[in-house]
Amino acid sequence: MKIEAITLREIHMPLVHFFETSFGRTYSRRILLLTVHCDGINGWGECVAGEDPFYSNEWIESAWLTMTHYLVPAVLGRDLAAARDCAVLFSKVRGHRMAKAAVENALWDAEAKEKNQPLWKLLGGTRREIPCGVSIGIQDSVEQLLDKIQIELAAGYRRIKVKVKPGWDVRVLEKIRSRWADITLSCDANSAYTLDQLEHLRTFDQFNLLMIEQPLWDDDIFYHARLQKELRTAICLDESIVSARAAAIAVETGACRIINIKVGRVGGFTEAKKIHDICQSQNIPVWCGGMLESGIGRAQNIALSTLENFRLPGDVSASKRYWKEDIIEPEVQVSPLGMIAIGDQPGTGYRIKEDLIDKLTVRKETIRAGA
Ligand code: OSB
Ligand code: MG
Repeated sequence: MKIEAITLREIHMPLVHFFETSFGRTYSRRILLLTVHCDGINGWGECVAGEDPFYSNEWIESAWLTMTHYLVPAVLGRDLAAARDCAVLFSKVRGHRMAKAAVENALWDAEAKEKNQPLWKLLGGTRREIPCGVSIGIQDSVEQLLDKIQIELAAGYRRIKVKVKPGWDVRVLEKIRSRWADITLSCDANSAYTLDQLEHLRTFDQFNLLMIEQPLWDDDIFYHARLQKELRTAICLDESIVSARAAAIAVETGACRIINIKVGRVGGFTEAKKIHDICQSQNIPVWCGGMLESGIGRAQNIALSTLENFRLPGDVSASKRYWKEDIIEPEVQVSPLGMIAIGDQPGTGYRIKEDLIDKLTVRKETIRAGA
């Protein structure tokens, strides 16, 4: 793959419903898309960095600058045999994994198209359908949350995850469990607690949760290991698992029993596959997290979720839960049994609506080799 040019774009997409986590509320997404132009083929990637550096230290502006100053120059003009070969070209740049992932994943898309192969096969996937869950944010009232859960259960989703924080946790989980005693339920704290709240966190054990996601600090593994020993409920790590090494440490120290893999958080498909393999060898189930992606990132999450050890429903849900109109065709659809079917088309199997993307674009920059 000869990389002739790379285009960066920022698009704006309003969410159909706001999304609130312990770190804040989002009404509209600013999404950074990247296109690699190689040998007449366009590969697309989405950077999952948020509008603010609140989920992680990356945000859309840092990603844009890191790409234009470092990552794009590192690959432009090069002839790569495979997408995985770009990781070493980025190794000098510390961190900035979401920015790196967008470039690497665009190259995976280009590679799949060039080889006329489905991306999921190129990644080593085997599943022909994937189970889906939903992540439901903090609402204005518990009643509003219960209504939303009702809608998602009726739509067929196989796991409900709710966001929690101090003041929106035990009371909310009690209400959910008294209405639905048996549904597969989990919660995600996005680092809203500290170990001083151990006794409070212990009370979550009564709700028979599938997992509690990232209860403690975003950069911590050690204290999660201490907490996991005290809880019956499985801890799932999200924010702290930034690399295969972090995953190995978490598994070895018993900091979690489940891992959420987000391809952006870990720097791209190559690292995501490594984490998948480590977890599989240690019998730790993984599932695919979401970052309120547009169809481009969503289609790539679907491809990743076909790997064998993605044994739990992911936060990979239908386009219409997020957008009035998605930028891919067909839109991502979930069956009444809560599954997404995997096709045999080359690439992601979803067509990109470039006309719509042009309309949503507020900033665009193309960088050419040798320019
Ligand atoms: O912690 O999983 C998270 C969204 C933004 C940032 C962090 C997280 C989330 C979600 C949404 O839970 C998952 C989705 O539906 O895309
Ligand atoms: Mg999470």
